[in-house]
Amino acid sequence: MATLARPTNLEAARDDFYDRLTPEALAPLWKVLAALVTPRPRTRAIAAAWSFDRIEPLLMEAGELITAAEAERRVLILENPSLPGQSRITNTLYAGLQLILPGEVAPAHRHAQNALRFIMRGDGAFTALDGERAYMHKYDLILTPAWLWHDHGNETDAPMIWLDGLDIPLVQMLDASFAEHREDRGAWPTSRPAGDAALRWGRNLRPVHAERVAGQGNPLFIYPFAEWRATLEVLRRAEAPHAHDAHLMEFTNPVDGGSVMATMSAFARLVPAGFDTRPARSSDGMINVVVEGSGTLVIDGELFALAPGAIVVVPAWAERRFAAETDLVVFSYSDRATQQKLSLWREQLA
Ligand code: 1HN
Repeated sequence: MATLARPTNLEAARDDFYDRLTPEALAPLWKVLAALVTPRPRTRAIAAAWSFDRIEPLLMEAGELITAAEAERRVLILENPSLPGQSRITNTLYAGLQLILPGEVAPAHRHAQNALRFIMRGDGAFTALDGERAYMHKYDLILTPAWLWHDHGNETDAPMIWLDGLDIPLVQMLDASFAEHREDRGAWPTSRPAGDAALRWGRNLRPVHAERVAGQGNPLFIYPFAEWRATLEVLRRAEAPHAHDAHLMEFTNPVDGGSVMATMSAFARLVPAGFDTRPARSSDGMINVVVEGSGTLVIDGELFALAPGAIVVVPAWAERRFAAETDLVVFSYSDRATQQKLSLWREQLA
C-alpha cells in the first residue's frame, strides 16, 4: 500500500498548496467534484409564477416611455427570482412579454437564437419571417427559427402583446451568438403572400426534394390556436388522459416530425376537469402558460394556482402535478429538443 509522508499540519499545508495553484491557473478537482457531478440535476432556477394581468399594465406603461423602434424590441423579461439580472427564466431559456402598439414597427433583424411567440392579447398584428407575414391571433404559436430575418408590425388599432421564448442563455453558454440588423432599421420587404407557409407545409405533404427548400429550420412558422385547441378536444374524446401528463401533444416540424425548433420543444396540454396527474419530473425545465380553466400546479410540494394568463416555470427535475378544477388548457416550452439531441434528456414518472 502506498504511504504518504504527511505534513504535521495537513490543513495548513493544503491551504498553502491551493494558494500556490491559483496563480498557475490551476484548481484541485477534489474540492469541487461533488458539486460538478451531481447524482441528479441541481438547478439554480426555482419554481415561480407570474400573471399576465399584473404584467400587462406595466408593459403598457413601458409603451409610454419608449417606442418599439427605439427599444428595437419592447419587452419585459420574466427573470427567474433566483437568477436576477441574468435574463433567464430557467437556466437555459429566456421568456419575455413584448408589446407593439398600433402603427409601430419592430425593425427587421436576425440572430443565431431561436424564438417562439405565444400570443397573449390583441388580434391581427403580424410577425414577418423572411418576407412572409403571419397575422397573430390570441394563443397562436408563431416561430422564428435561427438566422431568419424577422420584424413585427401592428396595423390594427389595438395593442398586441405576446410571450417571447428564446434559447438565449443556451446560445450564450456556447458563445455562439451572431446577429445582424437591417441597415434602414425598417421592415423586411414582403416577398410571399400571408398563408404561403401553411399551404406548403401544413397539409401533410412534403416535397420529395425538401432539402432544397427546408435548409433553414422549420418552414411552418404558424400553429393557429383554432387548430391545436380543436385537436386537444378530439384527443379527449378519443382516449383516456395519460396518468402523468393528461392529454399532451407536441408541436412538430413537418419536415421531419421532430421538435418545432432545433433547440426548443413546444407542447399543448389538456387536463380534463376533475383530473389530477400523477407526479412526474423531467430534466427539461418547463415554462407553462395557462390558456383556459382553473386548477393547481404543485411543484416539489409548492402550490401554484392556475388561471388564464398564469405563467408558471417548473425547474429541471422538479416534481410536477397538475390538478384541474375546470378543463385546463396549457401551452409549454422547454429545452427538451436540445437535451434529446445530446442524449441527456430523462424523465421519471412516479
Ligand atoms: C428578439 O429578436 C425578439 O424578434 C424578442 O421579437 C426578444 C430577446 C433577445 C434577443 C432577441 C423579437 C428578443 C429577441
